[in-house]
Amino acid sequence: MSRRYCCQTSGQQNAFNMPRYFSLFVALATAFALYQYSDFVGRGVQVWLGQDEPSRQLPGWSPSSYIGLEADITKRDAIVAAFRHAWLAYERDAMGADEYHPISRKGSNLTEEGGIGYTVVDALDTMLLMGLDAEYQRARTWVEEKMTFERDADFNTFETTIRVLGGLLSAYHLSGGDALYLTRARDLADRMLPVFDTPSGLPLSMVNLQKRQGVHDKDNPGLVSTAEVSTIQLEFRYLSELTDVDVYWKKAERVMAVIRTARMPPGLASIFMDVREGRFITSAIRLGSRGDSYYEYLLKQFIQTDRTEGVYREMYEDAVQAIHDHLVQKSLASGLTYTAELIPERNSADPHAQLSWRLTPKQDFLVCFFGGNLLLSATRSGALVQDVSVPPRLEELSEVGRRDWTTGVELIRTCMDTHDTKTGLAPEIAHFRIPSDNMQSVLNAPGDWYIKGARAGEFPPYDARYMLRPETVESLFVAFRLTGDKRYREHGWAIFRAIEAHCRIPSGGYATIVNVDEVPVRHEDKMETFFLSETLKYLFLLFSDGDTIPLSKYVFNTEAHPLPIFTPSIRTGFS
Ligand code: DMJ
Repeated sequence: MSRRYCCQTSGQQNAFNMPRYFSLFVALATAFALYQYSDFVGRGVQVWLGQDEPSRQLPGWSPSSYIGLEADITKRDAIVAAFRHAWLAYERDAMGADEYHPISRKGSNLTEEGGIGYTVVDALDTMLLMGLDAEYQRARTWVEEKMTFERDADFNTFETTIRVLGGLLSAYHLSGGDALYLTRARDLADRMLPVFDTPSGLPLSMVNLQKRQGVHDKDNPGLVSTAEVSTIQLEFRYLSELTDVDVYWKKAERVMAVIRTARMPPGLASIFMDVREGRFITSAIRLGSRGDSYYEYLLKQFIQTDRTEGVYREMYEDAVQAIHDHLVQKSLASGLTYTAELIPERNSADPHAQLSWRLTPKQDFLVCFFGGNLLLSATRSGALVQDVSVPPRLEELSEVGRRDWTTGVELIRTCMDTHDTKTGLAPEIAHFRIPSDNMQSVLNAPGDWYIKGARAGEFPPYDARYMLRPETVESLFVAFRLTGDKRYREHGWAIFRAIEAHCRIPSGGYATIVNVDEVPVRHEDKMETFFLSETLKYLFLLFSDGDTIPLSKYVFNTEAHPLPIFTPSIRTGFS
């Protein structure tokens, strides 16, 4: 009986428990599926609710790596500590000097007549963002008491605009309108205005700040770099917006009108222009040095005025189409996307011989800004809606926007691949293999690309160095803000760790390394100012939350100085 009772009871228990275990299993499985396939399920619900065709994500997106835009405080603080390590050494050894040499623990100026505070001004807004109040106050005091533009010497127009004018304007905005910075900015811009007094309106490369005179570049008299003349507009336009004085805007805008007329038919721009005649000179076409920020500022002028000036969208889209048609290439081994250069050549010594263009598979580190730039343009000029999602959905972008997104993701991947070196840092210039390369003479050729001229036992070529440049982390920052994809933070952290391991000088500061493929490294005694203004700022913002300098409200000048987006009160005369 007990057995029967036992068994009946047992049978009753099983019959009773089976649905309970089953329900538990179903509940757990549903929870797991919702977690694992939340995006897919969400889309399913949308369809079920009668909303249109299910949205699809863009290439490069992986739901499992989405983490949103919350700050990573530990990593962000590590970057602030790195900034302090760099700044405090400069302040100790070289306060006020234009440049810093951390190994000899000395400063130097760009001219013998004295400096204009390149490093101090370039670093101001980073300190404001990082909340380094004590350091910031000391830097502000230097600007107030020691800074002067009364220097009888020639300064580079473009560098002075992007670092000093841009730095002052950004500090003005982020400090909540400290008049000191606007006064200094206006003083500087007024001294620079004579550079535009050329027959074409293109600015001369140099300016004597005391004499208020434009000066030709001694190395290239009569010529100006395309990137240099077209990378002053965000700063001069914002100054007009702040002061209600038109002249800065008009001078900067005139340059763009000259370029628009002079553009080569396919939308590409060579790297030199004739400053008298305002026309392009037969010279290299590339996204690297002397070309890079021309493309950057076409897009950013469109963004700066809240997408109201269609002329910049049109110029930018023409240029990016031409880049896709002529410069974008795939590497041989792994199909990495990179941008090559077009070099003009004549077949003989005869100046009347036919001109041809040679495609050179060389990509500067500088080009690595372009991946992020394309992601940004895909979600601005290439967007079909005003505010795209994070990450963007396929249907929110135009066909051009989708193309640019794809190329942008691929270019960032390539730039990360160039960090696959012994130090984890990328070289100044990477050459991509093409079938005709004689690879036996090249050392350290890891598959798709190599450092040209690197030979065992010899001093490394210029191409092999890493000089604390920001372009890859700039693109990673933009990519993270637009996707919330943790992989971009992981890449940024790996780069930061490599900088800490190989560029940090124990007594203070960070230095250039001369060969990214050599450990232990050899240093060069220089810490570029853009390390403080760009590299560490973009890293800091990469690990900050999405509300810190949101891309919907700010546009970064090419030296990473954030300027607010505005609807222009001054009427543009350019359309
Ligand atoms: C910076 O001075 C600017 O980003 C400029 O546009 C080009 N490159 C350097 C940093 O690499």
